[in-house]
Amino acid sequence: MASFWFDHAWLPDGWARQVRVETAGQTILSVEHPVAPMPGDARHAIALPGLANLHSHAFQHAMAGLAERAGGDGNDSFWTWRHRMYDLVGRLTPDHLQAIAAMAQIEMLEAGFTRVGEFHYLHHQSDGTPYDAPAEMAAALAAAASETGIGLTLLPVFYAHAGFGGTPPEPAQRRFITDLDGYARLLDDSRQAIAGLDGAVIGVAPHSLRAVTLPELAAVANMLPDAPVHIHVAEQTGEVADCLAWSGQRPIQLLLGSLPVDARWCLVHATHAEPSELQAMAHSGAVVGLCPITEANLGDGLFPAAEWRTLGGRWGIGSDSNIRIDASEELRLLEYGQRLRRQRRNLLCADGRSTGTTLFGEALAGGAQALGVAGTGLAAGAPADFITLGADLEHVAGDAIMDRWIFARGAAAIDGVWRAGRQLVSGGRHVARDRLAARHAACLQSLLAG
Ligand code: NGQ
Ligand code: ZN
Repeated sequence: MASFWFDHAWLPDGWARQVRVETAGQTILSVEHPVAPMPGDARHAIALPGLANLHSHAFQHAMAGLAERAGGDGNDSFWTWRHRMYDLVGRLTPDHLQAIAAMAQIEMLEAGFTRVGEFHYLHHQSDGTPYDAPAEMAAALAAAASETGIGLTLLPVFYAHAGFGGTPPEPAQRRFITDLDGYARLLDDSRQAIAGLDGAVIGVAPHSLRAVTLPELAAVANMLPDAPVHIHVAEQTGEVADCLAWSGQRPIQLLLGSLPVDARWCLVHATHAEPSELQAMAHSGAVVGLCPITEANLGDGLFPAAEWRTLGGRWGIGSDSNIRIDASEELRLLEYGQRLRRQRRNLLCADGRSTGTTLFGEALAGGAQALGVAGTGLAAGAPADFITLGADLEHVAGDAIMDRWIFARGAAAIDGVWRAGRQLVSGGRHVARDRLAARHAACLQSLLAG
């Protein structure tokens, strides 16, 4: 048992003062307010629930900042970035992956994310041969999560083709490729790999409509009938054009027309969505997985988030390429994209709430849904996943705390982070940072040398 007392806390029904929280093991036992602190309570100014990072490719953290130079013809794009990313793919060992993922997860925890959805497709050895244990690389991700304490929703990816219509994969994609039987084995083995991790969840992830055929998509979605299903969709205009040329339909339209997409699904990016597609997606109950920093970095485009919210659409945030890991920055950039596009202010803002509080509350709910977590927020029965804020935020109250954190102070205001009842970040630093940062430095040294 542990007990906490917060001067301000954000509860499922809004802000409260003088909040006492008791935890038992990994779970919140009780939340009371307003009450006086009791002897032995750990006291903090401000508490918020931890957020889910619903979309990450941990390994890409190792190439952060290494693709910010235009190639010879100056016509850089997502697709030229992908060549650079594939160069890294060819060189990673399971030990590299563990070291990189642990560092990325430390940054996630320090930035307010208490769970990550790892969209994991780097399955095989460099020459494409499966490891003796098919989920060797997934086991490296699980080992990192065990070292850092982050909650893991593992999303093993099914990847089979280079483009629409089942075209054969490229050589650079050989580490990703399985057939459906191989994927079923990988999924089984991945389940074993996370079996010892507290609160771990497994889902399925057909990579994209480019990389899977429609029959394969249906088969993969049915392999774990109640688990999350994640897919990349409509991120790039080139992908929309290819889909139209092949099928006569746009990607979101094709997906929603082909399968019973429902609240299990997370549609990652969904950047290029027409009004009718937005309506159909909102109706499905699926979560849209927005990754504003990566989408800006890769030149994807701007998702019509303001329109999406007015349709009641659900959404969450992901750090995707992990070029920067910062929950408050993802939320800020999401709102700023809409301001720049619409030339107005406070666009992602619910009636009676501030923009920061709206962003946080919706990303919290959408992230939990997408990562298969029931019960979230500071409430009895929910996982004991929360963060405390410092800096000068205690001088304001209510929604202004959230707005000042998201729009002004950012990750530097995060003081403590608890996941499943364990304190993992103290004074803004992960408790194992020094050790795992040293291993990470050695890994980058060998990986990036030359
Ligand atoms: C990924 N990333 O799976 O890492 C992709 C690139 C692809 C983003 N889409 C690979 N942001 O889409 O083929
Ligand atoms: Zn992705």
